[in-house]
Amino acid sequence: WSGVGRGHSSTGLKQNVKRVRLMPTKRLVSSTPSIHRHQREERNRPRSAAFYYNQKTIDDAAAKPSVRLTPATILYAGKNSDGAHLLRSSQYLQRELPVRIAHRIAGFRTLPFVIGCNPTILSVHELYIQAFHILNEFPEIQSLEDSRKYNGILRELLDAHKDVVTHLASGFRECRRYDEDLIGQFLDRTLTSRLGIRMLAMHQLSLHDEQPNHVGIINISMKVKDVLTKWCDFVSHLSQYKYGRSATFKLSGHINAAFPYIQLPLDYILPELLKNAARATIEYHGDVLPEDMPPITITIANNDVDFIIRISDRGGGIPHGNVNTVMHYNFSTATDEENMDDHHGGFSGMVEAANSAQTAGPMYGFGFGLPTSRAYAEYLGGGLHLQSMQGIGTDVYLRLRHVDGKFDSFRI
Ligand code: ADP
Ligand code: K
Ligand code: MG
Repeated sequence: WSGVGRGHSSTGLKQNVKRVRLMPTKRLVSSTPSIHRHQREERNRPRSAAFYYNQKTIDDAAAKPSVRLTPATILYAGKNSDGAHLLRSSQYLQRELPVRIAHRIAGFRTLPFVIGCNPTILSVHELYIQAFHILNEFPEIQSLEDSRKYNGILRELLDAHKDVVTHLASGFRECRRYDEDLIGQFLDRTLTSRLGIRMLAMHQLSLHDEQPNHVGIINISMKVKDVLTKWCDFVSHLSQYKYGRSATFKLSGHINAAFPYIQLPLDYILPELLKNAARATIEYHGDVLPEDMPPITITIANNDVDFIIRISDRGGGIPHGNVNTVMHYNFSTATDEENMDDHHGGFSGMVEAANSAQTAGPMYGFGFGLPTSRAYAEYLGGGLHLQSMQGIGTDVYLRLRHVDGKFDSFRI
C-alpha cells in the first residue's frame, strides 16, 4: 500500500485506487449557506480514491508557482479612494489561492497511502479539495461588488477550516509509528502554508473593514507588551481552570517596544509557549504556596533587524532524554487519559468562549505547541530555540524579523 501511495502519478496507482472506496467517517464540511449547496450534493457520497488523486484542474493549478509578497509590499501598497486597491487585492487572491491550495492537495497525495487513508486526515484532504473548487469556480472579479461577494466566500472558508490544526493533530496521533521526518516535513509545510493563506485572507477582509492604526492585518504600532499581557491573562485563567492555581508572569526588557507587525501568528505562538512554561512551573512546584512559586520571567529585546522574546521558567527543565523529541509533532508528556479529558470534556468549549477569534487549544496534550511554533517562527524569518537547565528550568527564545522593509524580510 505505501508503495502505491508514494507513486501517485504512476498509472499503477490509477488502476489500483479505482478499486478502493474511501469513506471518511467524519465529514468536516461546514454548514454555512453558500457552500451548503456543495455540501448537500456531496454529502454521504462514497468517494472513489480517484476523487482524491485524479483531478485535472487541481493538477494544472499545482503546476503553477506561488507568488509570495513581503509584508512591506502590503504595508506600502497604498490606498485608492475609489477602492481600486481592494479590487487589486481580491484579484491577486483569486489567482493565488487556488494555486496554494493545489500545492497542499499535492502534499496530501504524496503521504504514504496508509496515512492518507486515515479518516480524519482524509477529511482534511477533502476540505482542501472542496475549498479549491469553490475558489477556482468563483467568477472573475471585475468590480467592488464581486470583491465583496468573494469576501463572503473567504469568510466562510476561514470558518470551515478553523479546526484543521486540531484535526491534523488527532489524525497524525493515530499514525505516530510512521516516518517521523516525513510527517514533520508534511506538517511544517501544511501548517505554514495555512498560516500564509489565512494571513492573506484576513488581510483582504480587514482592508474592506479597516481598524484604526492598521493597514489590513498589519498593526502599524503593535505593542509587544499588550499582546503578551493578553496571553499571560489567558494562560492564568486556563491554569486556574486546569490546576486550581496559576503561575505569575513578570515582564522586563524593552517593555515599551512598539512597531509595525502582524499579530495573528503571535496569537498562536505565545499562548503555546506560555502554556508550556505555566504547566512546567505548576507541576514542578506542586507543593509550594502559589505566592512562593517562582514567576515566569519574560524579556523583550528589540533592535533594527528583529525582536526577541525570551520566556524563562523555573519548571525544572526538559529532561535530557526529551530535549530532542519535544520538537516532534505529537510528542507530549501528557498521558493518554489526560488527552481524553481535555479533548472531549467541556473544557475546549470554555477555551473557545474565552477566545472566539481562534481556539488556543487545551493546556497541553497534542504535542503540537513547540513544533508548530517553530515552523511558524521560521516561516516568519525567525526561529525558536530552547535551552534546558535540567534541575532548574527552561529558557525559550522566540526570534522574529521586523516587517517594516528596512531589512530583508520573509514573504507571506
Ligand atoms: P504539549 O504541550 O501538547 O505536550 P508541546 O509541543 O507544547 O506539546 O511540548 C512538548 C513537550 O515538551 C511537553 O509535553 C513537555 O514535556 C515538554 N516541554 C515543553 N515546554 C516545556 C517547559 N517550558 N518546561 C519543561 N518541559 C517542557
Ligand atoms: K511536541
Ligand atoms: Mg504545549
